[in-house]
Amino acid sequence: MKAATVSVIGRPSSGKSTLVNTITGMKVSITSPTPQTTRNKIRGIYTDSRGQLIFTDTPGFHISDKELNKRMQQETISSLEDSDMILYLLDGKRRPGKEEETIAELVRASKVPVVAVLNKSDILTEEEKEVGLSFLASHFPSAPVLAASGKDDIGVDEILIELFRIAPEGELLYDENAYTDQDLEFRISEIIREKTIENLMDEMPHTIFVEIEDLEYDESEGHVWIRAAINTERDGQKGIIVGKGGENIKRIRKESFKEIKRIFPGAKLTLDLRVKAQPGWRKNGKTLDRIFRS
Ligand SMILES: Nc1nc2c(ncn2[C@@H]2O[C@H](COP(=O)(O)OP(=O)(O)OP(=O)(O)O)[C@@H](O)[C@H]2O)c(=O)[nH]1
Ligand SMILES: [Mg+2]
Repeated sequence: MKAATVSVIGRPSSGKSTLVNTITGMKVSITSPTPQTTRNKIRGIYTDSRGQLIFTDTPGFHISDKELNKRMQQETISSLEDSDMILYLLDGKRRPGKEEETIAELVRASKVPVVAVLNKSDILTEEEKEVGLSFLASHFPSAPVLAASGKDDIGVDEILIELFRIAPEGELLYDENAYTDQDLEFRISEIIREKTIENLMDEMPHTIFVEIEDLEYDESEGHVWIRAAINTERDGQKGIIVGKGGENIKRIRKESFKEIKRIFPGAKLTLDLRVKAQPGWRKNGKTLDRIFRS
């Protein structure tokens, strides 16, 4: 039996979270067309007769000196160092440049075994495939190099074959039915963040964070109460999230409600969503400590 931890590493928007969701068959990690969607390390667990692979979805590595970005980089680097293997994703739609070189170098320097994947194969031209595959082959000469589409589930079985081949022997670390180890509050706050980004993407995807202020689950009555706050960086941004006559916040609430309900099948759900301002939160060490508490 094989058991291993796998860090999923790549630039923002290369499709890491989408791939982890495809592999686990569950919505473990939120996704969006906006780069830098994932902020924290998120575990997705895959088990079959070969054993167990524990994937860590990481924030896309983006070079920046901003405090929030530095925290996100730290999440990625700590995951790299802790894992048995690395699944390196290259976004075939973007020409590898300085940022890609930096990540490839980080991965190589870690000395952790790599499976290198050219992602988004469903939409790549022959030339893009060639550029991407040769980048991976030259930077990771001893690693398996594959092309895949996490979105369309193409080449994903081959990725699993290679990962299980390299994985060390071991016993299952999680129950065979587990697919994530995130706590409820985190999952719910991520769903609300995803719906906010989806609805207000162009305006300010990185300026919000979501906090669960109260969560009560009465299992005997089958009722869940959630009070959550979407926090903006400036007071003036609250209006954008609320929208004319509350239309944006109503839509965000409705879409979040639908998805949160799937976590509590059959239960009655009360979701109270508020919008608040936490001026300058992206530079506030205490707030960042709460967001990156692991
Ligand atoms: N065509 C195509 N699009 C993809 C594929 N995988 C992901 N995408 C799209 O790429 C965008 C980013 O996907 P994510 O999974 O959020 O990317 P990520 O690497 O987790 O991004 P960050 O969390 O920001 O680092 C989304 O719009 C996805 O639908 C793929 O295999 N093919
Ligand atoms: Mg992501």
